[in-house]
Amino acid sequence: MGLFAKFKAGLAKTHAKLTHELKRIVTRSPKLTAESLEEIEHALIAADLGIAMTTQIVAAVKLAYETQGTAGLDYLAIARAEIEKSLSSNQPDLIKVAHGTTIVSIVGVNGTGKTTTSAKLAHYFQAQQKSVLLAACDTFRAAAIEQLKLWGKRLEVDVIASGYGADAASVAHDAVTAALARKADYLFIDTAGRLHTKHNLMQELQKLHRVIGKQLAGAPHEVLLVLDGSTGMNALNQAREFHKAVPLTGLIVTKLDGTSKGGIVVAIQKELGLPIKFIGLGEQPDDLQPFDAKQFAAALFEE
Ligand SMILES: Nc1nc2c(ncn2[C@@H]2O[C@H](COP(=O)(O)OP(=O)(O)O)[C@@H](O)[C@H]2O)c(=O)[nH]1
Ligand SMILES: [Mg+2]
Repeated sequence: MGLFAKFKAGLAKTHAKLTHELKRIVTRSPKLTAESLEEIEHALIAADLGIAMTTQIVAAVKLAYETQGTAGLDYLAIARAEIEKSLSSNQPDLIKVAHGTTIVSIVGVNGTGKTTTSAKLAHYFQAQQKSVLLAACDTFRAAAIEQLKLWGKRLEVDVIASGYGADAASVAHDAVTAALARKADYLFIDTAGRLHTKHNLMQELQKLHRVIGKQLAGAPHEVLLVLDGSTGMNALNQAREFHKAVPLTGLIVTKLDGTSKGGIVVAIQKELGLPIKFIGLGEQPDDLQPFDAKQFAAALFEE
């Protein structure tokens, strides 16, 4: 499947809901009335595009109507263009350090898809002929270490791990040592789930970053927050709060395949200005795609 086909399949639920709603509105009242404007607004909000993006699209629809009348009024095309424009400054590429290993820390609350995403990232770069390594730094749950090891086996990627209850920072330290010794291109560190409100857990994460930063200048080079796209505006709030405690370099929004509220990606980018690096569109290794604004906008609104 090509990249666009994947975007489209993964975002099918959001696409179906949005296009269905917008078409229904036009069919019922071909003229743009105050009522239909309100309905458009409602449909966009329901897809979690956020107030700012919704306001922008509604204004563009109004302007098109005032300048071109109903003839030029293609709601889907207008929305698509506005979203594309809005997301065009997004820089999805991961940092790659010039010489040596790029260290990527994967953080977030429980269950958002950190472990799966760490494995998918390893797979993604491995497919590009990069050498990769995984670190099992969720030492809070024995199952989490096993889960990552299983992925490692499946993908043929080595996993640096210690036992349940081990100090996460020292596992990370060992993993960085191993990655440097092997001259790996990327090390992905899977960390334990934590709520941004739990001060001690955030401190533990800060410590992990501090330890590997001392070991290798600039590490972690990327700190990526994994957000569950199906949790809607909650995800936005998580990102805002997490970013205060641990400076993030980017976001990964997962589980977009399971929701009709995929617009959350736009709301997050617009509100936080943090780049969306990848999106998760399913549970398979290939279901992680680098974020592409143009394809994303098309996948939501193309007929
Ligand atoms: N449908 C779907 N499921 C996902 C995606 N990413 C992760 N998951 C699932 O979400 C669940 C939690 O993932 P996990 O990686 O264990 O989350 P963690 O607690 O943050 O490490 C698992 O069942 C994953 O298969 C995604 O993009 N789409
Ligand atoms: Mg996990």
